[in-house]
Amino acid sequence: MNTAATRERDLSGITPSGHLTLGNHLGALRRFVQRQGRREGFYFIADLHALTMPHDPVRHRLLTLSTGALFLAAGLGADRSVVFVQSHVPAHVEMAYLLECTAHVGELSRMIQFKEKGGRPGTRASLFTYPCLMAADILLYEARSVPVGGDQSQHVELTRDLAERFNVTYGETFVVPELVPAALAARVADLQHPARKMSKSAPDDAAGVLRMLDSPDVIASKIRRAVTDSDGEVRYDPETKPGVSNLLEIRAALVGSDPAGLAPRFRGYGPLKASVTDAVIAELGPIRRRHDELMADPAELVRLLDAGAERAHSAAATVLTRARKAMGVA
Ligand code: AQP
Repeated sequence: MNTAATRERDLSGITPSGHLTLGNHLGALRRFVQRQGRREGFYFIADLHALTMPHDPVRHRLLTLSTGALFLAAGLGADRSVVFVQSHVPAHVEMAYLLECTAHVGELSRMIQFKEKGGRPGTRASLFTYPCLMAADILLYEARSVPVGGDQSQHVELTRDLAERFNVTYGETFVVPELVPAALAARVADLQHPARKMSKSAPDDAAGVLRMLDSPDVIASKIRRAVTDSDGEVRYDPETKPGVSNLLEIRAALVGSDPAGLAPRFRGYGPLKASVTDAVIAELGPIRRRHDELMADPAELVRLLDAGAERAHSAAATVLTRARKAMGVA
């Protein structure tokens, strides 16, 4: 097995299914940036995964570019890590097809997304097959361990099954990734519905979703209207005070402290909300400005994403060639 197989790589994608949220920043982007330098990192905009559901091509293209600009603006890329758009590296689709020829209909029909959203005559066939694309995303870069939250573990289990089946059938080809539970990351809740995750695919005007590109005024207004409760005491208690606890968690994640310890500093919800607002604006403001500069210079943005795709292509080509040869594809 070549040396890449023993390399520790970080690999992660975000689907451009909406404008990125503060949740995407704290739970994903910012963590990617913090891990840079410690291991080789490949971070991609999973534009093909967003095509499994009905979509608008113009909005899709804009979201893909804007998400790419946000990755770069947050500090990924340059000589620190590889940022690219999934569809710019055709090896992903080609490998996905080889894996479709390895997967069984039975195992794909047990995937949760398909069971929840599929099964109707108008369901896109890609909603059934996309777990093979996800397996391709992972196997192409020979990541040995894939840190995932609970909702993604089924995909990694399938990836392991496909890699093992392929290796047994056609000879040792893939590194079989290990599933490691992701370190607990901040899980940001919706400001209006604190029992729910803050989600990028919520309607664009959802009042409880803080977008990374919201202006300071919009951020302040959304936080001012955030749902709390009527007892007026700032206390960290996610069970009985989910709205207030979510605000404390956001504030704590941004300043690197613990939410329960922060609570006594605030004598009421107004000061807490004002402090969260300041912290969110301070964190997102510079990223938004850099994003806007990149979007105003599309040639430079495309150049940076093309350079990332070139590097990703070089890394992925070795494994793809090995898989093609093993399967007898000349
Ligand atoms: N609210 C959140 N708090 C913390 N982390 C979050 N992530 C998403 N929402 C929160 C992290 O962001 C990355 C996005 O991965 P994805 O594109 O596969 O989408 P997802 O996990 O399904 O997240 P979304 O934003 O809710 O998208 P939609 O609305 O399209 O389903 C992951 O690393 C995730 O943990």
